[in-house]
Amino acid sequence: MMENPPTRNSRLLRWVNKSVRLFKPDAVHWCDGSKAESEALLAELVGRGAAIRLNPAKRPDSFLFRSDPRDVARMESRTFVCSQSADAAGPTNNLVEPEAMKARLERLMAGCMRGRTMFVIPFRMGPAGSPMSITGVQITDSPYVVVSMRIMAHVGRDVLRDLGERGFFVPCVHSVGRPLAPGETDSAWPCNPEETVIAHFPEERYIVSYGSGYGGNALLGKKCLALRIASVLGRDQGWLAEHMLILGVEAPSGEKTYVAAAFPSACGKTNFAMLVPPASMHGWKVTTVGDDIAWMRPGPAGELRAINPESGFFGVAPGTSVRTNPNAMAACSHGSLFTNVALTDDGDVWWEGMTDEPPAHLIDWQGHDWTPGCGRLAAHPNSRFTAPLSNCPCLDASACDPEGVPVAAILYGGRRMSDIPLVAQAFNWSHGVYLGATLGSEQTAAAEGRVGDLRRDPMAMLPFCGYNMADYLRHHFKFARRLAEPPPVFHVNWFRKGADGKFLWPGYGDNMRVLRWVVDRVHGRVGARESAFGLLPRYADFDWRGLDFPEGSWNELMSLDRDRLRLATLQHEELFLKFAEHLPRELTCERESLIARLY
Ligand code: OXD
Ligand code: MN
Repeated sequence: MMENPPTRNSRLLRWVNKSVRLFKPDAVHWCDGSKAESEALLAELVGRGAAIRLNPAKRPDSFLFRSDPRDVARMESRTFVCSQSADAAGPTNNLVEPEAMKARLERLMAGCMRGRTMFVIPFRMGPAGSPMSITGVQITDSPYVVVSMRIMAHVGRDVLRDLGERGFFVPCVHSVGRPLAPGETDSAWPCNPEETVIAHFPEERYIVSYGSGYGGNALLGKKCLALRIASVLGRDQGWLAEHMLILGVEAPSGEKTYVAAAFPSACGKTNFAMLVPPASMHGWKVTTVGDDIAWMRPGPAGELRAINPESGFFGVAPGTSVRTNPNAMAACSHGSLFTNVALTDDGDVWWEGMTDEPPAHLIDWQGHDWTPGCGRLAAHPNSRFTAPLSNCPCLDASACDPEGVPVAAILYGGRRMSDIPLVAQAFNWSHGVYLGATLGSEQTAAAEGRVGDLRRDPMAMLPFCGYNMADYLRHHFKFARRLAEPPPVFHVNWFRKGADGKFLWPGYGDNMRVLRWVVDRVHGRVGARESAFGLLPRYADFDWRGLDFPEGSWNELMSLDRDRLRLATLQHEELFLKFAEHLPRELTCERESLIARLY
């Protein structure tokens, strides 16, 4: 079964052999990441009804998948950080002791790949030749995962070559948890929702995911490796793994400024990362380095440098249109995979918000006939496109630079209907960490949970931090001391509503006006006024060309409700109490000074 494995890395070979003994697959396939390999798998998936080839005239090289309706999002209640101690995992992670989890997994996973092929996917997160890149190897019994990983990470023969005989890699095990009896026909989306477990072993840098085939639960390079395990590596090695997009802002003068921004899931990160500035802001341009994850370290001159470890976009489809994000639409115009969107009669995809008028007839994400007004959504709210970075028309020229890009500003943002102004600059790094640590957002469909609830999501990392969240916040202070000068930090909120319940800020391309103020602040070209919440722009500090935005609306958008802010400090305290003695002292001081500013 293991004839001619394409590696001599003994740790890798031992682990693959052990997996074969335990999972008992019918065959083992070492992936080479080639187009031919992916095409063959896709043809097989289409052949047995597990994927639909989209109309090549409309969407070349693209495929539609429909998941089991019970397997549609990340499952945070089934996601575990299996550290040696409760203190190491911290109060915001689900903890099961490593030995107990391993025993449970061994029971669950005995023979779990029977009747299936076990794929071995060597992959690299990050650009070729980058000192910041990390190698992973994923074992999976899902061909959907293989074809998706090929877009989201770099998969190729060079990964094993570069790994050599002793190189470091993160082993990632994945099974959909549905072994096949002899002669049993497979379902289109095998999964095992009752038994789903996504387990991380931070001390061992090891990941096991069982039972789900969807997104972050199954494409283990993304949230599991590039955030949860990478955050632990970052802590130990002096860098940061963040849930941040990275974009470049080009001024008409040609000056380039990179910005990294953290937003909780489904707050429009992909739209912001690919923003198209209004034509009236002549000559301003935005380029994309990444839309979800940033790995950041100090560069040789003490500057902050970042890479996007991913090779693709796994974007939320609904709401994406040529109006809201033409670059994302172009990115998924070919060579892309779609999951849980609707199928049009002419073999293309559709989702809510793609066009103002829905088509007269569709097949919905569950495979049923759909007509406008039938009362059901055509696409699942967390339906996705998986598209290669290289398809993106606004991809930054340095997106794959092995040295990364220099980051000049950091943004934190949440989805807040009330109380938080459009933009504020933190007084300094310490205040910036406070703003990030107390980030809150109203819930969306990217994970299980009640839509609309406000959840505190420190640094947008609540579901993605692989260790004690308070120690992670402490790490931000330690990290900044290694920089020549920590970058300025900003807080943004595109989602504030007025008394009439309508959004006060147009958002999308007009967020360029906020970015321009941020960039002008970075370069010391524009002023700000001090407030209790932070440094705020004045109306006259914004570039208003092409937008009629009355000063009265601006005042509403930027207003501070001192009573609500006072109340918020109590919620901050509630969060901090959870962190107990791990809470960095700086954050207690920041809270005290915020309270002082509010009275
Ligand atoms: C994502 C998420 O899919 O944050 O990026 O949930
Ligand atoms: Mn994300």
